[in-house]
Amino acid sequence: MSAHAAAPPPGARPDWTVPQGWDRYTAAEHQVWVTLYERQAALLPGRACDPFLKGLDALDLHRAGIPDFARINEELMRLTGWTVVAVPGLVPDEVFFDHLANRRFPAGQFIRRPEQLDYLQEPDIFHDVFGHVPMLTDPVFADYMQAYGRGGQRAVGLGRLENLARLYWYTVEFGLMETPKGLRIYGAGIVSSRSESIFALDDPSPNRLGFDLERVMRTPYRIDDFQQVYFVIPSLQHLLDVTVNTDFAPLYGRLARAADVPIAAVEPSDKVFTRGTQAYAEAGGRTGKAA
Ligand code: HBI
Ligand code: FE
Repeated sequence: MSAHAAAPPPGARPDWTVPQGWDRYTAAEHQVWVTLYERQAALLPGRACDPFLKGLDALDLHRAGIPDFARINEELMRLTGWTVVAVPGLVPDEVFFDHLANRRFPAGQFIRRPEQLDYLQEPDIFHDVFGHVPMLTDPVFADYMQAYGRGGQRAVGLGRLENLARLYWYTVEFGLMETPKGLRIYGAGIVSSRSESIFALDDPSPNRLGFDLERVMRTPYRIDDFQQVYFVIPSLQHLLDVTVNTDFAPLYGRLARAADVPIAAVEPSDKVFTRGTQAYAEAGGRTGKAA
């Protein structure tokens, strides 16, 4: 991502938002949403965490088709003061952080094509709205996302964005949490993917390690395939408290001098839930090419 905000694309406002244009979605696009929604809704009870499932219901996302942001924003604003805004796709980091810092979640306006059901690189409306938005109905997670946005604005200034992006990746996108009934998913990248909703909890391949802020910020991540490590938080409150109570200046100082942790490594200080085999990654993962 460029460090200086590029100009927004034609038709977008200076903050990169665009009208959702809900009444312009075609029946085929609504059908893609329904297909994806029904697959995940059948799979996630017992896998997704309670705040996610509650948020899905609260926002009534099981309507038959792509949700109208104007409709879900009434309830979302009432619950936690967040609104979903439409953007054409990925936006520059500091634009992204500014939205989060102001409790606006930028969601892709487009939906994937039927032949892309199982995987796409750029976040579409299903990844963003089905994956991310239900968690924003939880007051603690809503505070965490705003704190992340504020932290992102600082990290850009301090040149520590890569470390902070890892925190987002291993929590907001691919986070697991401990519950009395076992590990549950809260990360949007997992919960919006049928295959990773299964892999992240059941597969013996990845490591599953206790969340530690500095450890996460030193750990690279995969953007092209399932994660080789998932980090487990004891609660959303813990994630918020750690983020809000950490003085990031000395932490960034240590990170500037610390080497990355190899992605598949298990460190002596790690709390180990699963010591993974890494068999999936070593067998070449999704594309059959070795990691
Ligand atoms: N833009 N629309 C959008 N969605 C994202 O998730 C996103 C982004 N821009 C930057 C970004 N994510 C990441 O680089 C930050 O998490 C660091
Ligand atoms: Fe995402």
